[in-house]
Amino acid sequence: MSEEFSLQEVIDSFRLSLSDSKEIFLDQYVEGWRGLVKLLNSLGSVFGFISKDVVNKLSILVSLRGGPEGAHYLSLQSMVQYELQSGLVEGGDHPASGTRGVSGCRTLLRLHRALRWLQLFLGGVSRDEGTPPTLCSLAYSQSLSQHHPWVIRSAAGLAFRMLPPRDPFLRMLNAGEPPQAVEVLGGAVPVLGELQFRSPPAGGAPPPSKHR
Ligand code: 1PW
Repeated sequence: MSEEFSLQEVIDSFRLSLSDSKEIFLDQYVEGWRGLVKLLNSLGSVFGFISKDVVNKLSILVSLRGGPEGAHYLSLQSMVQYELQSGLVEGGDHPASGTRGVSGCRTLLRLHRALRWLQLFLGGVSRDEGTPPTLCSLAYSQSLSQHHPWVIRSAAGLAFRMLPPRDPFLRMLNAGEPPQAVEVLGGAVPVLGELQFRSPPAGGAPPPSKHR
């Protein structure tokens, strides 16, 4: 993978994370997110606090996957099953993982919510429904903002205002000239949607809780 952001690479990683048996493989999911971190980093220091939070969450997942119980973290579904059975979902101590008190479920839930925001935002951009700053704020208010305290919402609002106009933003996606980039975006939005609808195995996901 190159150091430069590539929308196509992100889509490819997320697509590879979707297994035929309707699971989400965590290695490829993390790889997709690593690509998005490159986009966040290219958006300037005002997006630094967002990038930092994502990087932290990815390193939690990587450390769980590389830890002694790593086999359970092959997919979102196997992770949910394992953490539910082991009483780790609500932040139990994780054996030798270095992620004491922070579960994979809790971490992934936050990343997944952020993907919903990204899906709404990129959908709006691909349909040319407004400028990136406006669309990003709108998407945020329709999704992730409900889970964030005032201080984060304010900082996010400031950052979104710094997003470039449509054409420069489309060029940042590194997917060709704006018309081509729009086409690639059109392919990205359904993949982000598909990730949302992959549900955990019977036994259920942890109940949605606002600030845990
Ligand atoms: C323009 C491209 C955007 C793509 C990636 C979007 C990533 C969105 C992440 C938002 C993070 C905002 C700042 C951090 C907030 C955390 O407090 C919050 N994290 C998330 C992902 O919602 C909650 O995490 P916490 O504090 O409960 O561990």
